[in-house]
Amino acid sequence: MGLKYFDKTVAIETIIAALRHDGAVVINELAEPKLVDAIAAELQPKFEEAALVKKSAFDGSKTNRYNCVLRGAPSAAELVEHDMLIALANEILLPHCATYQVGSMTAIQILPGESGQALHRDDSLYPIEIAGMELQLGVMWALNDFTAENGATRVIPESHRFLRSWHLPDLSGWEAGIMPKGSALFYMGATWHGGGANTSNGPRAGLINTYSLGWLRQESNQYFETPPQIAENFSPRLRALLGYTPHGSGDDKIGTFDGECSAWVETPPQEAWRDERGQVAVATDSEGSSQ
Ligand SMILES: O=C(O)CCC(=O)C(=O)O
Repeated sequence: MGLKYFDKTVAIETIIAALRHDGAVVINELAEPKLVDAIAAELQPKFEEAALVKKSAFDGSKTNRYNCVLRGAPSAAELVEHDMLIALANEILLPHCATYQVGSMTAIQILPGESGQALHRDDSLYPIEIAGMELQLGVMWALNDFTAENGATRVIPESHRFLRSWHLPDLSGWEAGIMPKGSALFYMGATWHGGGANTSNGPRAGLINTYSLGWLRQESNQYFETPPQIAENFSPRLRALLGYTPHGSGDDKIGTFDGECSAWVETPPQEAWRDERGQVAVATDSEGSSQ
């Protein structure tokens, strides 16, 4: 029992086994410090603007949030489509959908004096629960060191195993995900978690992204948050993650809508695109030959 911390060189099978068992796992220093610093610098003015916005009790009165992450912090693109995220999402989500997608992106700065956020599960926005099927995978990237004092994200290991309509886990059983800058806390959509109280003298900054099964509605509309004229600057894989792709049509035309309501700009099929038997989709012509 307990949250496990791994080095990024550890075998992916080990990380997946821990994630499945505990519902959460930390990979220490997964992102390069230079990249993390660039993202934090791009986000700082957005946090300052967010400080002026009225906040809900759930969001916290001393917490700044910014959602249009790729508009304000284009450097974050590398984290949104990080290879480790793809490897884990392929395992957790892809068995249950043809494609998965970004559900939400939120940069969160917890300021000194903030109290602990209500513990919750991210997937409760969907009124369904199917044992053995995770609807979402989340990742919290530490943009500075996450400590016990500055509000490190709290998680309840193994809490993803509780069907929410049946019973609650012991909410006092949380652990703080204490991790150095650049580390990533991956957690299931069903895992109970929440921001910690900040009793330190400095802010805690993180980027929390969720990924959901492609047949679910995105929690926040990514076509609005990252419109086509911005998305076109990103890689085909990232555009597809943002939702600029059909779901499960067997069509290999993925990428950016051309804006003329006539065609999709073609990009090559991705490993993540599989047919209903789990096989990578291959386009065929009318005679059934591979193209
Ligand atoms: O800030 C954190 O550590 C977690 C935030 C969170 O889970 C949320 O706002 O939904």
